Amino acid sequence: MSVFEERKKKLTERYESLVARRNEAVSYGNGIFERYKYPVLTAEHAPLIWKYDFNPETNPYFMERLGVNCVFNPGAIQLNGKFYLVARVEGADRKSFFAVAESDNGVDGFRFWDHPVILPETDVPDTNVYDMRLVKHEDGWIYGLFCTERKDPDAPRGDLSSAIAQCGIARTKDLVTWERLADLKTASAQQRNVVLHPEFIDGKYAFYTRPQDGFIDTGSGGGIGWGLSESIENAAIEKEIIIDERYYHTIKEVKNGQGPAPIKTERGWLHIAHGVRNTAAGLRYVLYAFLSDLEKPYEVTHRPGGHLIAPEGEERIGDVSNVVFCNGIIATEQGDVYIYYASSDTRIHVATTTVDRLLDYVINTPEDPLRSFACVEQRIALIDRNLALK
Ligand code: BGC
Ligand code: BMA
Repeated sequence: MSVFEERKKKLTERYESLVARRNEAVSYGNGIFERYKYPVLTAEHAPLIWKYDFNPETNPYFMERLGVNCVFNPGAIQLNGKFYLVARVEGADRKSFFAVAESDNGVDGFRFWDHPVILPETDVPDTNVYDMRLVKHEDGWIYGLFCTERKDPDAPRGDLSSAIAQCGIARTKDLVTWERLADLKTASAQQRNVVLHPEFIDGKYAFYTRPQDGFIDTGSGGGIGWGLSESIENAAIEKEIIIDERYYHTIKEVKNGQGPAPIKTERGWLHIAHGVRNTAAGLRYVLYAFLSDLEKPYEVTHRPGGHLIAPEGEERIGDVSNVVFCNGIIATEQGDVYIYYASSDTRIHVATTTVDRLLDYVINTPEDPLRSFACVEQRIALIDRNLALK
C-alpha cells in the first residue's frame, strides 16, 4: 500500500472512531450540573476533507494542507429535535470561521457538515469573526451575532495588534444560507459579547452589549449592557445602560460579558455569563449565572455568588490557558439544559442540567458578601444549620 493509501486509511479510521465515541457523564459532581468524560468537539473533529488534499497525484504523502488549530466557543441551537453547534473553528493561520456540527443527543456524535458557513462580508471586510450567539427570535428568523474584528486604522505605525471589535449580525432560517446585515451601531469604540434578546421589548429589538474602551481593556466602561433598536437591518442603540457591573475582588473584576441568549423560565430570564479576573498567570475566565425579571430582562433579581463553572483538569490547558467561555446553550422543551462551554480557547465540552436545577441554584445560592469576614459568617451560618440537623 502506498504512503498515501495507508495514511488515508488509518486517519479515516481514527476519525470515524472519534466521531462515534460515546460520551458519559462523570458521577458525583456538585449537583448543579454534570460534566462529561470527553469534550464534544475538538480540532480532531474537523473533517479530513477540510485539511488534506485527497488527490494522490498532488499529495503523495497524504499531507495536511490546511491545518485546523482549535474548535471552540460555539453558538448552539436545537432544530427539529437535533442539536446544532455553530463552532468557532480556527485554522492554522489564526483566522476563525464558523462551521455547523450536528448531533442527535447533544452529548456525543457531533459531526461537522461538509462545508463551513459562508458568511457574507459587509463593505468593510472582517479580518476575523468569532463567538457567535444564535437566537431564535420571535420575528421568525434565527440570528447569529458575532464579534467582527478589524485592524485599527488609527493605530500608530508598527503597532500591528491594535484592533477594533464590533458586533456583526447575520440571519438564517436553516443554518445553511446566511444573510449579512449591517454591524450594530453603538456609542462605544469597541463591542464584544453582544447578544440579541429573543423577544421584542417595547416593540423593539433588545440587545445585551459589552461596551469597552480598548481592544482588550474594558477601561472605565465594561459590564453587561443593554439597549434597544427599532431596526435589525440597520441596528443602532442610542441609549446603553449597564445591567451587571464588574466589581472589585470578585470573579468579574476585570471584565464580564453575557454568554448565550438567556433562557425564559417561570421565575425570570436565566443567564449564563463569563467573568474575568487578572492573575500573575494572566486572565482567568469563569462562567457565572444570574436571573433577571421576566417583564424587565434588564433588571437582575438574583446573583448567586462565585462561579458556576471554572476550568478543571485538562480544561485548564490550551492556547489561552485558564479559560472557560460559553456562548451556546440549549434548553429543551422537557426542561433539560445543555451548556456548551469551551476550555482554554481549544476545545468544546458539554455540561448538562435542568431548568429546575439552575433555578434552584440561582435563587438559593447566596450572593457574594464581598469581604472575607462576611464570607466566613456566611459559611458558619451554613455549618451551624447543618450541625443542628445532626
Ligand atoms: C481573539 C479573541 C480574543 C481577543 C482578546 C482576539 O484577537 O480572536 O479570541 O478574545 O483577541 O484576546
Ligand atoms: C475573549 C473572547 C473569547 C475568548 C476569550 C479568551 O475576549 O472573545 O473569544 O475565549 O477572550 O481568550
